[in-house]
Amino acid sequence: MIPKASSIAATVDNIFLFIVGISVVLLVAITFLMVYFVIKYRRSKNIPPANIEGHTLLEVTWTVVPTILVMAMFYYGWVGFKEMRTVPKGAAVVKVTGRMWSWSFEYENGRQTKVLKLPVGKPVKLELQSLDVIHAFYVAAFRVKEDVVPGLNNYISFTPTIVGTYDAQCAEYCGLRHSYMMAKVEVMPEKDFQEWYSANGEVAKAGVVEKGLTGEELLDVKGCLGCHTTDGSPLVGPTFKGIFGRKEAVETEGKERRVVVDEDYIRKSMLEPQSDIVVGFPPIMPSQEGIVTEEEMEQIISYLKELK
Ligand SMILES: [Cu+2]
Repeated sequence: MIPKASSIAATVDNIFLFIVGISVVLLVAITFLMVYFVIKYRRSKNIPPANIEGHTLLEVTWTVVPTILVMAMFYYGWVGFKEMRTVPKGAAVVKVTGRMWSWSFEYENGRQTKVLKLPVGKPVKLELQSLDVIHAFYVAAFRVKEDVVPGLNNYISFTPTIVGTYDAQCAEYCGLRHSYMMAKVEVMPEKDFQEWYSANGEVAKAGVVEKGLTGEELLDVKGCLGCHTTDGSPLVGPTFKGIFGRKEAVETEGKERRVVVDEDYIRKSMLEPQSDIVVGFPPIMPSQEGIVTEEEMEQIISYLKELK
């Protein structure tokens, strides 16, 4: 059984059971009546057909009862949804970025991680954004699932209630490696979280954002490794192993040409990935402009130089 690890988990579970309960009752009742009538009025009994004129009470009943049931489902669903969309004052804001095919998280002090870290017992607002196609951020333990749509500022709010590590998953089919689009969520005691958060916060404030992250970690946090490997095997995009100085056949404005990978080429491939497409790979990489800073780009490039 997945724990109810958030303030809205019980509400969601109750609504779910309520709707399933009604559905089961209706399914059983309708199926029973169908089978009963099939047997009762079977052909071999030769029951003469009657001309049925209507029955006001019956008609009102089967209109009013389902209407009440459906409105009750709507009401409870709406109450639960409203809870997730009401952001309490002082909620911590974490920016959740989805892309094909990974998640990354950015905190108010600029810290970025691959694991979503949250303090227990404190309300949080997750701001959801997509860099490419429609994804959905789903954490079963929190009973939270919300679409992550490019160009839309979607969000969801709740309070984690149990310390532990949980799974987050993309819940909207988004292409080839959708099923690998997972992340861990770590709910920490308030003290541990503050220690982690402020230690890195000072680094961020000093203007040396992400000095704690190596080029290799940046590739992970920025989602590059969702499509590119560092071990030589091709994935959705070409491997990073031995990329520097490699001769690559690329398609530029519909014409095939050969390039030698150098610093300028890598830079251009990050900022304008559609300008040169390596032959044999799909043209699906989003631009990293505004996502990878100049400092980070330099760090990534110096890492790639060494990746023989
Ligand atoms: Cu996805």
